Amino acid sequence: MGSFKAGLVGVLGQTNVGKSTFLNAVMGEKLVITSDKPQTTRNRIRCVYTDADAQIVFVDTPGLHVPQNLLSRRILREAFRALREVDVIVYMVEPWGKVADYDRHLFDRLPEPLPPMILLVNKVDTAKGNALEETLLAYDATGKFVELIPICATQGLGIADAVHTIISYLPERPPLFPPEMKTDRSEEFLISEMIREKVVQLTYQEIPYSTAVRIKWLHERDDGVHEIKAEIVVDRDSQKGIIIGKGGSLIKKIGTQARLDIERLLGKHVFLDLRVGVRKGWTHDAAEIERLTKRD
Ligand SMILES: Nc1nc2c(ncn2[C@@H]2O[C@H](COP(=O)(O)OP(=O)(O)OP(=O)(O)O)[C@@H](O)[C@H]2O)c(=O)[nH]1
Ligand SMILES: [Mg+2]
Repeated sequence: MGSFKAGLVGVLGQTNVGKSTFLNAVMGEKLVITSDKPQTTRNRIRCVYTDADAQIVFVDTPGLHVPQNLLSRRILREAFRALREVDVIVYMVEPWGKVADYDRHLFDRLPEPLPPMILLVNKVDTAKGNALEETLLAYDATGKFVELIPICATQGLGIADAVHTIISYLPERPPLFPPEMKTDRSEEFLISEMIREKVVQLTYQEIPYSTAVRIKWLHERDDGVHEIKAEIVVDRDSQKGIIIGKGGSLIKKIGTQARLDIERLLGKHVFLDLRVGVRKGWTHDAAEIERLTKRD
């Protein structure tokens, strides 16, 4: 145990660059939700990776962006809070061929002293021409990074290299969490997220940003089946009909897909009952945001 390494690692970067996809790839299972829409992650979520020599406590964070409303300002505050407590920062970008304006602006304002920052250039499968090399050179030239690593989170490329490099920057200390622990979030939270993921993936325009999920009932039956009743909360009456869909078709699809993910997560059969409720204007109401997005 003498040379065991452990530490907290904040995963930051602009929204939609693939932070949560990367964490699922590291963990080898789906713990955090992902989608092709920006602002999918809303909370800081710890994912605990443990091997024989090290433990990395990753903190998934909401993607950085220019805030549009009260909900997105609150989400952003969650991301910056993660900065204060970590041993290493993993900063994720895409092979844009240059330093993104947002990132440059942010780097000029980061509080000093910072923990070591490792750059991950994700989505290398999308890089055209010399874009990857140019991205690496440009971010290196900012002088902010101790390492720069290209990865492809969806194909698992560069993940082992990234993990290995992160560990090399962690302090020697015993594990912070029990090795079997994978996340600091409750089962209830993870289940609500799996449901919200399907809403985000299967809806468009403002709906993904106006939806929250509340678990109303969670019960393991004698036969081992998990009964779950959940409410999908939207911001306006018109959104309710959209989520339900023609003849209930969309909510049925959301339910089926979410159930499969939840069954994989729990390793149990699941009976999932979904309802849709309206809380008018919740995304602009500080108290409601607190209630609907800050579980455990
Ligand atoms: N082509 C490609 N797409 C990727 C890769 N990694 C992630 N994506 C896609 O990028 C999109 C965003 O992924 P997320 O993991 O949700 O991104 P995020 O950074 O966590 O986003 P926020 O939580 O909104 O900040 C999804 O559609 C992913 O499938 C990759 O290596 N290659
Ligand atoms: Mg995310």
